[in-house]
Amino acid sequence: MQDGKDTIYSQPQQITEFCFDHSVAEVFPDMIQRSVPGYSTIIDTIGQICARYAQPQTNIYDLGCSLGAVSLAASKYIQRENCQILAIDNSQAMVQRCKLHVQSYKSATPINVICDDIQNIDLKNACCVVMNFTLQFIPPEQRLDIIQKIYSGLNSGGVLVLSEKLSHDTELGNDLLIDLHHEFKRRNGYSELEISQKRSALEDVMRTETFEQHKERLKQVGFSDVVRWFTCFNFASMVAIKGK
Ligand code: GEK
Repeated sequence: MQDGKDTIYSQPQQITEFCFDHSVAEVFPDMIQRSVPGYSTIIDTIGQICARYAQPQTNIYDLGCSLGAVSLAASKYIQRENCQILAIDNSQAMVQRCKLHVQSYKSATPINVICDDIQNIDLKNACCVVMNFTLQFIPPEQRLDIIQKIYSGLNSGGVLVLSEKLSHDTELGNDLLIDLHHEFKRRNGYSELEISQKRSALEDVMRTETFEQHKERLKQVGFSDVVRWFTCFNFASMVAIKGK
């Protein structure tokens, strides 16, 4: 690692399952910026979405907050009184660094950083819940329960912002999106070795689904509308609205 640059997979190595440990937390801003197309736009827009749906005296949840980028964007834009942002992640390494990031900004909406598994969180009085590239790390068979819990914890008129890496429902289309994404990573300085070793490390940890699968699950638990507001290659972000 040099100056926060992600070089984790730059040397040939025995590949083990990807995890959010200290070495990842240390280079995370560089890693996510060079790996997720449109990351800065997504973060800034989620901040604006949170501001739009924020209600006085309610909670905003940032589930799988990593270093707190979503929480910081939300706190920058929210204008409502007495809102609170709860930033939650189960990686001790991420939470330690997230607390330092958050402390160095002053904002009217306080950010409370908590180290816990999303599955243990009791969501309540929420106007916005954000899962920005987090659900993809939860085993698919556990996703319905989490989405159900989020729906129950949201006030009417509240939203879940869900960003995910997707798979496409045809092999040809899927291959095209994967190739375009790999080219994006190459252009951001990742080598073939880094791309392929990272892909192997993520294989069993990050299980992607199609947009239709996400939409169906969101509708199944009761969300009245699912709006896909961002797409680039196999990355997308959607807003699921709980009807009034
Ligand atoms: C961002 N949202 O910068 N409970 C809590 N946290 C979890 C769990 C879980 N069960 N599983 C994974 N995580 C961030 C980016 S990164 C996405 C999110 C990526 C956490 C994990 O520790 C990591 O910090 C985060 O979810 C996923 O907007 O690296 O592609």
